[in-house]
Amino acid sequence: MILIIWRKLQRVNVIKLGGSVITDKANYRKVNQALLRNLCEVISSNKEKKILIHGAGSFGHILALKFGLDKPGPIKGREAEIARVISDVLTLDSEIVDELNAKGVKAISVPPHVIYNSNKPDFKPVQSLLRKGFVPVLYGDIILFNGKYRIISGDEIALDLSRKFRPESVVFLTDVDGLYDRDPKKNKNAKLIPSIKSKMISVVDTDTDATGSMAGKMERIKKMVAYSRRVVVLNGKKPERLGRYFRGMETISTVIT
Ligand code: ATP
Ligand code: IP8
Repeated sequence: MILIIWRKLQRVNVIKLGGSVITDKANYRKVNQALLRNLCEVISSNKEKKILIHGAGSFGHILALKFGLDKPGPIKGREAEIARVISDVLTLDSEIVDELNAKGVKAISVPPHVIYNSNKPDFKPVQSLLRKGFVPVLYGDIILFNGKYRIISGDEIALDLSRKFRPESVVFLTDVDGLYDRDPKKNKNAKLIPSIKSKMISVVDTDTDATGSMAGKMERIKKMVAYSRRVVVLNGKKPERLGRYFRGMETISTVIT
């Protein structure tokens, strides 16, 4: 009885698997299979209530940029291109959900283009799956509303979910160790920031993909801290760090409060 009440009260955690981790962002529709398997294994070791999100990686950004879908606009005349990208990200999602289930995570996909159908997302399917003990999985997608299309990033979905579910924590897995003072891929001397207050983050444009890359993420995180106790950026290419984080151990990361 006590266990049942505790489970009901238990707050949810949100984890976003970055597209730069699970796919090779430079190669169209290329999944980093071994890494995905390891990450799913680590995720399965954590029994807390959770919602997963993943980025689109090379299943979304390459064609979205090629077709010019990064700018929102009228659906009319763009149907084939929109459907192509939605189909590609759904393919990535199936691969991820399949791998999660193979490792024992009771993951069920919730396609964002279905729940973002009006001014406000309808998160009832997410809530209902959580209540039944499943792990909902959402992802960066293209949403269609009022005759217009718009790309929605996993980071934006993380913010909307935070507003709705007030998660205990939101974890972003990306392909670098955390947030740096400069892009670590372009500056050898970039320094990792282990912890930072959200109001100290200044968002500099780092536009290299269809949804604003790290700048887009930081813009969302700055708002997210109002709804979640802890926001963490971790290197998803080192799955053992996520394992340490789950076990409450110290690990290399950026904690944003
Ligand atoms: P996706 O949006 O496809 O899910 P993602 O969430 O894994 O991808 P990106 O949007 O690709 O992550 O952002 C991560 C990249 O941001 C890193 O590879 C890094 O090169 C770049 N970057 C730019 N500025 C910074 C910074 N100040 N600190 C850390 N990374 C940065
Ligand atoms: O990878 C982008 O989502 P993200 C979605 O989470 C598309 O930024 C379709 C490019």
